[in-house]
Amino acid sequence: MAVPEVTIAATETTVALTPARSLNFIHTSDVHLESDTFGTGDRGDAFRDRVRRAFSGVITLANDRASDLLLIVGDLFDSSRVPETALRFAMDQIGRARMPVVMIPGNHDAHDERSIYAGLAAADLPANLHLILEPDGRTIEFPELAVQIWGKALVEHSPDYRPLGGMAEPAPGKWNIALAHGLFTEDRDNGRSSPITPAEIEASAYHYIALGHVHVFGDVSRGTTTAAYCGTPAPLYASTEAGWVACVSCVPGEPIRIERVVVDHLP
Ligand SMILES: [Mn+2]
Repeated sequence: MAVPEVTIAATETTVALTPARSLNFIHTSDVHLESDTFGTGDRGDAFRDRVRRAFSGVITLANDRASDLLLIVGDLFDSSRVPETALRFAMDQIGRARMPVVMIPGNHDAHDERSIYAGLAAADLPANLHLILEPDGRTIEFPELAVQIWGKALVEHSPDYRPLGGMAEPAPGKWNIALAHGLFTEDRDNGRSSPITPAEIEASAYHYIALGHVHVFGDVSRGTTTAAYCGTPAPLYASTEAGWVACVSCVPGEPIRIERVVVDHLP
């Protein structure tokens, strides 16, 4: 029996607010490349190599999954004192990703007077890297993906700095995604640096807020906004065995799904 064709009259609002296509992206943060906490000598080098392999593993995972986007939410580097070879390594890895990569600085690689990123010429950056260095924030559009992404550069990790302050309005018909590096806290006045509050998350009305700074996975969704810490992909920071990324799947009309995926860091 033929199924009768039914036309559902959607309201104008529904049509305007729902993106027309699905979106898959990987959310990572806090790789902390080139940490000196592992010490000097062979042992320190071996640990730093594991972290490098984990970052390389993130790129491979994004390519294997044919992700639409890769988000790097701060602290890619452990400090602003990064040797040229390490900077080259990171940029080469990002360049290996077959999708746009959107990145913000965090408190360890802050965009201050010692900023690693200030010294980079456009020619030094892979063509697929969208590095947000504006302290007041910037919106990036990917029309082919029906995505609008907002983020801002951390300059000073202090109680006055608001990672979600001055967010752009969510755009109708787009997946609205934000990147923010800071500490989720119920109380904005407790003196902690770079606070991100539940009220800010809820008021954003964004689809997804990709958080960085906390090294373990944590879901802090509020209202209609999904918000999560992905945790570090590097073994050693969060656990001795492994690190993870968040693989996020956005399908029109469905709740946003977050899958926590182990990152390969083995040689
Ligand atoms: Mn941090």
